[in-house]
Amino acid sequence: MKPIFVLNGPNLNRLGTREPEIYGTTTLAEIEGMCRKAAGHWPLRFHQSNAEHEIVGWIHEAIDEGAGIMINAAAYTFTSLAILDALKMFQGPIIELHISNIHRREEMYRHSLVSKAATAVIVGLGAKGYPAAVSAMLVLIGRPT
Ligand code: CA2
Repeated sequence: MKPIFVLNGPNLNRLGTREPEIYGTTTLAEIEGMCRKAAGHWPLRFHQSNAEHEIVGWIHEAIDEGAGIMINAAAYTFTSLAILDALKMFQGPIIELHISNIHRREEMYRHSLVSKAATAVIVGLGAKGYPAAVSAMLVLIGRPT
């Protein structure tokens, strides 16, 4: 079984500590637990980094070894051609996700570069969007039921 990669961008390691009205009170460690529960026995590689090159490195790892990529690139969503170029090399399904509904927010949060490579996009479900995305990913990769 090839792993699903769950990649998180800058500042998401601070989730649950501020702006709860936008991002909720769930921490990233709790989100990882929710993802692992939703995945059951399917292997997950769950990562967070504040550094663009590290996220690009994990996408390269997924290109070689991964079944699917879930990515909340946070602020890099709107700026990173390096992440977009790496995602375009991945052959399997990509789910872009955001805790908040980026389309309801200020103009600068509405134009995602990641969407240009994504198979599907999940936004605005809060932390629950992560296990929902894992379930959707298992369908996309055709996990036997
Ligand atoms: O809603 C999301 O998941 C975002 O990707 C979060 C990003 C933001 O730039 C995107 O527009 C939408 C920001 C993450 C900031 O991380 C925080 C960590 C702790 C508390 C508040 C925010």
